[in-house]
Amino acid sequence: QPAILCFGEVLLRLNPIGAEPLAHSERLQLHVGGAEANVAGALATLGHHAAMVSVVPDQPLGERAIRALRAAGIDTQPVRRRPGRQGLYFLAPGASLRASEILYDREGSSFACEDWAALDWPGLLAGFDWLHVSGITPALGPMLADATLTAMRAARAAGVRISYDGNYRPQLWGRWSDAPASTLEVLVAEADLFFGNHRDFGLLLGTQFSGEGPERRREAAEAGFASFPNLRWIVSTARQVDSVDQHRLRARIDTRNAAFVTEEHVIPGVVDRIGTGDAFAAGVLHGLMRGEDEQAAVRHGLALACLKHSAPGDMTLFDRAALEAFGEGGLDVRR
Ligand code: KDG
Repeated sequence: QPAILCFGEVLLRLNPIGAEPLAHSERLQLHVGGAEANVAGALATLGHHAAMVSVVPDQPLGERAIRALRAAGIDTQPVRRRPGRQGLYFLAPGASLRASEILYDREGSSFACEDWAALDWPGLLAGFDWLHVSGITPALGPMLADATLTAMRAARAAGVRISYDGNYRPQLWGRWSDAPASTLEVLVAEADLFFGNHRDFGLLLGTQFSGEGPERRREAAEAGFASFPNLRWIVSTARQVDSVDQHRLRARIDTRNAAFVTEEHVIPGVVDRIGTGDAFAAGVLHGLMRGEDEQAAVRHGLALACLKHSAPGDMTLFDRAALEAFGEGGLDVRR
């Protein structure tokens, strides 16, 4: 049974209940997220051994974060507790014609202040088949960019497959670097599996891919394979937003000599779209970890991403039965 190690910061999210603007809200709801933790939680819920390398503060907010990881079935043995503060983010959910907005409050968190250079990555990676990282961790500063690269190189040296999700976050990069591409290129060069959208491709390849049209995506994928010789898979979703609560989603997977595009799913009544990309990544990894072919893997990714829209919070906690039942039998109450 393949096992996966995920590296990243666990964040607490606070959001107004309903459509209240953040500036006027009197009550905030708490969820636990963090892109890599979301992937670990989704995979653990699907029955995989998923562990998290992270640091949380040694105080009640860190305890809250770790409890959520455990509740999702994540192996928290490599999570360390240190003095300091918990990384937070505030989400103002979109409503009607108002777009949703994220405000980070994570500078100086115990995760960001950790001495990552002292970590024994080869020891941590022993027994794991996959490492999952994302472009959020290197966006937190030069030390964390180094830590991500060290983790990826250790994985490559140990024959551990590497999954990398672009997760471009301009707000975070803006604090320390005006040239993220040079940092990101070195990281993507280590990856086997790359999740990216048109912004990630544009950033890495210096080209403007519209995000629409499968032909342009194949061009982007071929350019990606040419620039990054370790890449075996490039995977992406394409989203159409009809209205704040109706979206459409399609996905594709490219290998060096083939491509597969899924059918489009209409997602009515969107409850919460945060974490969709992580759900998608987890579904694809679920398929690949089970030894399924690319078509099956990307279909699991799309199904899990669609399911994510139906539930509040960052983590996607749907088990194999829910994944298998997706799209079958309409939307009548099951009795
Ligand atoms: O993909 C969802 C993440 O964006 C969310 O859980 C918060 O990790 C997060 C981030 O840094 O944006």
